[in-house]
Order: sequence, then C-alpha cells, then structure tokens
Amino acid sequence: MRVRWALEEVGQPYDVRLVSFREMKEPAHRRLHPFGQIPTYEEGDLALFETGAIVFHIAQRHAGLLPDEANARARAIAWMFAALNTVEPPILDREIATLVERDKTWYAARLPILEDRVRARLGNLSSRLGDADWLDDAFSAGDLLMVTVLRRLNGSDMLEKYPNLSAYVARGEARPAYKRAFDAQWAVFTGKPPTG
Ligand SMILES: N[C@@H](CCC(=O)N[C@@H](CS)C(=O)NCC(=O)O)C(=O)O
Repeated sequence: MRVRWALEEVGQPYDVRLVSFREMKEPAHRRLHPFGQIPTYEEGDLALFETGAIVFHIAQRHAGLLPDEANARARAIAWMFAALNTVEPPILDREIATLVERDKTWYAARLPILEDRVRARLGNLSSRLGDADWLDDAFSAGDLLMVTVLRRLNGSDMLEKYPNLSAYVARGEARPAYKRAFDAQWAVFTGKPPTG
C-alpha cells in the first residue's frame, strides 16, 4: 500500500508483480530482497527493497511528495524516519504480540506494557500535530508513511483516544491517490473493487 500510494500521489504508472510466500524465499526473489520479503521495486536497472527507501526514491524522482525548499525537505525526510523508526516499532511490537503471543502465559502481563509504549508515541505525536492538517505544512512522504503506520492500529481502540490523530489518518485516507491505491490493493485480494 505504501509504495502504491506514493506512485499514485506522483502520478507514476506502475505494474504489480505478486509473489507467493514460497517465491519470496527463493533465490530469484532473494536477489531483489536479501531478507526474502516484500515489497521490492524495479525501475530500469535499479532494484530496491525496504518500503521507506522505495518511497524516498519515488519522492526524490517526482514532484509531489517532498517540498522543494531544502529545510522543509529535510524536515519531511525526518518525519519519514520518525514514522518508520520511532512510531512504527512499538506499534509493530504490539501487533505481533496480539497476533502470535496470545497463548503465552505472560501475554496478559506484557500487553499493557506494549500498549503504554504505543500510547507514549501517540501522545507525543498528537501534541506535535495539534490542529494542523499535516505534520509539517504541506502533505509529504512523511505523512504518507505516518498515516500508514498509524493505520496498523485499526481494530484496536488506541487511535480513537487521540481525535486529532484519527482525523489525520482519515485525511490521508480521503486523498484521491490513497483511494486509488487502496482500491487496487483491495482488488488483488477480492478480484473486485470495494463496495462503499
Ligand atoms: N522493513 C521492511 C518490512 C517488510 C515486511 O515486513 N514485509 C512483510 C509483508 S508487509 C513480509 O514480507 N513478510 C513475509 C516474511 O517476512 O516472510 C519494509 O518496510 O519493507
């Protein structure tokens, strides 16, 4: 979704090549991705892995995801790193625990600890965002990544406690480029566009 959304934001046409979990671990795919994961990205002679690097590459090559002014650009890049490096890890830790550690004896004791760490990040992010639309003036690749990171909390009630963050995610999801990316991604799993 992150790569699709970035490509839709800059208006760059793309083809998608789906790989199965088995294919991800085979040598042909590992040549593109050393850790045998998705997504990967190919453009001419260039092959890239890591979502953040791919989105950054797209944002550097095309207008629309990073400001032109040098300092504003640097701040937008800082938000990209913050999304992936500071906000996503505790969210991911919680998500993994809820998915694969539920049957462990220590799960009930560990979950509140993990949720406190998520709340600490959400509280700080909420304070910084305040009543702004985006993290640093205009929408950027930093917002694109942050919105997709926060969306990982869907299905929990954690984000709803921060109305400005919920509204921020909704603003991201309302962007036409997001909708095009979401519909295309949805169709991969269902074979048809979303209803409603
Ligand atoms: N840091 C990587 C994470 C990639 C990742 O976790 N990919 C998942 C799918 S979203 C995956 O390939 N999982 C299968 C596996 O790890 O075997 C990135 O942002 O690209």
